This record gives sequence, structure tokens and C-alpha cells, in this order.
Amino acid sequence: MKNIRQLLALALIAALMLQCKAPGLLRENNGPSQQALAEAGQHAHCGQADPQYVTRQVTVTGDVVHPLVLTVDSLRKMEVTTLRELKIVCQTGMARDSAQTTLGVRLKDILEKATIDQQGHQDRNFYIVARASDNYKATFSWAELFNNPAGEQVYVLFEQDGKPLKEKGEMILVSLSDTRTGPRHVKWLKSIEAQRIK
Ligand SMILES: Nc1nc2c(c(=O)[nH]1)N[C@H]1C(S)=C(S)[C@@H](COP(=O)(O)O)O[C@H]1N2
Ligand SMILES: [Mo]
Repeated sequence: MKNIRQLLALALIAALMLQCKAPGLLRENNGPSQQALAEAGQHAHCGQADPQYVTRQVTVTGDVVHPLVLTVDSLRKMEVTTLRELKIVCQTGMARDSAQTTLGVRLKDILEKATIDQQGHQDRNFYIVARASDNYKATFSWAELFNNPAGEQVYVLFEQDGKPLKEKGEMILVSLSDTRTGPRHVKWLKSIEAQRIK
């Protein structure tokens, strides 16, 4: 009796592990690349539905004049953009997610509200880190956000196909002009930190 239970438990663990690794392994034709394997390992609990990571607020901190605490409600009060045909593609080339319509607020607008603490117009060497509750991170530079068309395409999203973001959210950051959108797609966004380069 005890043995059967142990066997069942083992089988369950094996099945869960396979589920986690299989997509990466199957999609690479010539065997998994080192990168794909590394990614499969990094994908926090194979991504999706892990309620322990869900965040309900995003702090905006660092070298800013007005630190902020953002929620879905406060984002809705800002200028909201409707985005069409969102596609999230991993660095390995795998399609990971897609949506017809998504609602979001520009990161630029959020940082303008918080106001990066610039001391004169040549003080423009800042980096901005979007950090998730699993400590996944994406980094931006002041110049790419404020002096480059790429900056117009960086959003904090809060609604996908008419529904609030649950397992992945409540807020996500995306950089839509990136060649592959997976790497700077930050689920479970927790903080946005602006820091002057020392
Ligand atoms: N918080 C968080 N965001 C993340 C990741 C992660 O592990 N944690 N993985 C990234 C990677 S590698 C990709 S390709 C995309 C899509 O991954 P998903 O299919 O695991 O959602 O999300 C990115 N955002
Ligand atoms: Mo990825």
C-alpha cells in the first residue's frame, strides 16, 4: 500500500517535470540548445499559473522626485492605449503568448509622473529596471525611453482580451519594438527602479 503511494507520487513528480521541459525539447529540432535548456530551468515553475508571484501593486522608486505605488485602478486613470495583436516570442524563437487586444500605459508616462531626478539637461545617464516578484528583470536606458522611438512602445499592461491579468499579473511590462519580445516581457511586475549611473 505504502509502495503504491510512493510510486504514484514519483510518477506525478516525473509527469510535472516532463511537462515543464517538454515544450523546449520538442521545439528544438537538432536537440535542445544549451540556451533552451537553461531557459527551461529558469522559467519559474514553468511560467504560468503560480499565484505566489502575483502582485497587486508596482512601486516606482530610486532617483525619482515622486515615488509612486501603482495599481490597476491608478493605471486606468492615466492615458490608456489599446494595443492590437500582441505576440510574445522567446529569445530561442518560440512563440510563448499572444493576445488580440491589450490595454496598457506607457512606461514613459509613468516615469514622467514619478519624474526622474535630473540635475540639468546633461544629467541623462539613468538605467531603469523593471523587476518581477520572482526577481526576473528587464533593463532600459534613459535614452531609449526618452530619446528614441523604441520608448513609445514600452508599456505596463493590465488587461488582455477584455480580462484582467490574473496568473501573469496583475501588471506586466512589455517592449514591443524588441526583435524578440520575450526577454523584456516581465510578468508579475513588482517595481520600476530608476537609477543614475555612478
Ligand atoms: N517574471 C518573469 N517574467 C518572465 C519570465 C520569468 O521567468 N519570470 N520569463 C521570460 C521569458 S524567458 C519569456 S520567453 C517570456 C514568456 O515566458 P512564459 O511563457 O514563461 O510566460 O516571459 C518572460 N518573462
Ligand atoms: Mo524566453
